[in-house]
Amino acid sequence: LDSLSGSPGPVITAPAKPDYGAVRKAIEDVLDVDGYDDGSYGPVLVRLAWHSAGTYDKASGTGGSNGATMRFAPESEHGANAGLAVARNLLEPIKAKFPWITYADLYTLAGVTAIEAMGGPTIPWAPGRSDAPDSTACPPDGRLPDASLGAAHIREIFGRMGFNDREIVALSGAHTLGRCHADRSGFLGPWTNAPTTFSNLYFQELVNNKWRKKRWSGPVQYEDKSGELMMLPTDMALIWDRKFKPVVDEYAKDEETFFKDFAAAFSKLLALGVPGQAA
Ligand code: CCH
Repeated sequence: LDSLSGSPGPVITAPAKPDYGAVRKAIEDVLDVDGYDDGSYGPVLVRLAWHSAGTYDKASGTGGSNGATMRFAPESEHGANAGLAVARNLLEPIKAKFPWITYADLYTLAGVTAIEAMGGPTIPWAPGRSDAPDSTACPPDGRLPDASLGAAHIREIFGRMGFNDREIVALSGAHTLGRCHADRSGFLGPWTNAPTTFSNLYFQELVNNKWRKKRWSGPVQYEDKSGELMMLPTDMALIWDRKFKPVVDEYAKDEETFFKDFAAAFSKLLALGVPGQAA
């Protein structure tokens, strides 16, 4: 490993049979912490996995989870990644305990482990990512979606990775988890009342709740009558677009199908550009 960076650091020998189950267990052990957000680091770990992979460009084969380039500036400082140091730092002691796992495998495995621990589907995941030695392979800024835009933008961003409409809606269901933080993205609040449980509640809220523009000095976002739940403009695009909407309806009614489609799409996302894991 160290021969890659040319530095004479300690030689890390991978165990004959790396115990990914032990790494998963260590991740599970740091998830729940009273006082952090809604009591779990699960959602921010899912966002880390997604942002590490969502930079993939199918045409050039650049970006993606392989390399774990988000450890380096400028990618670590891209606006879309604001707040993700929280997730990367949380994983440092686990990386220290299991030095044979690459950051790239760890960031993606943490997302998978968090989803499963929060009640979500089993996500097929395989190791095999390596760590880039420096920032040379960082993708350019602007590869991740801009929440203030609409359906055409989402299709362009996810189409670049190789996803179709159905996969886009399935992946968006991850917003059933976690919340927006004013000091990270500028947006504020959770999408559901159960932000640490993986479910189809996000789709139920989109379809069954009433959404209106929030009146405030922040960026355009939508709120329900209680003012406690929120949707981003890109979330609203899923019910305003005539091709996305039927899929939202389907997932709102049928959690099993959502789980199945999400597991396949998230697994594909984390495999993009990984040697030997061509989607
Ligand atoms: Fe997302 N997301 N996301 N998102 N996201 C944010 C938070 C989370 C967009 C924008 C935002 C996906 C798709 C999109 C999570 C998972 C996924 C935030 C708030 C914004 C803004 C960040 C903050 O302030 O902390 C946009 C735009 C799109 C697509 O158009 C996909 C795909 C996934 C995963 C499969 C998760 C989880 C969070 C919550 C993070 C937390 O800290 O609670």
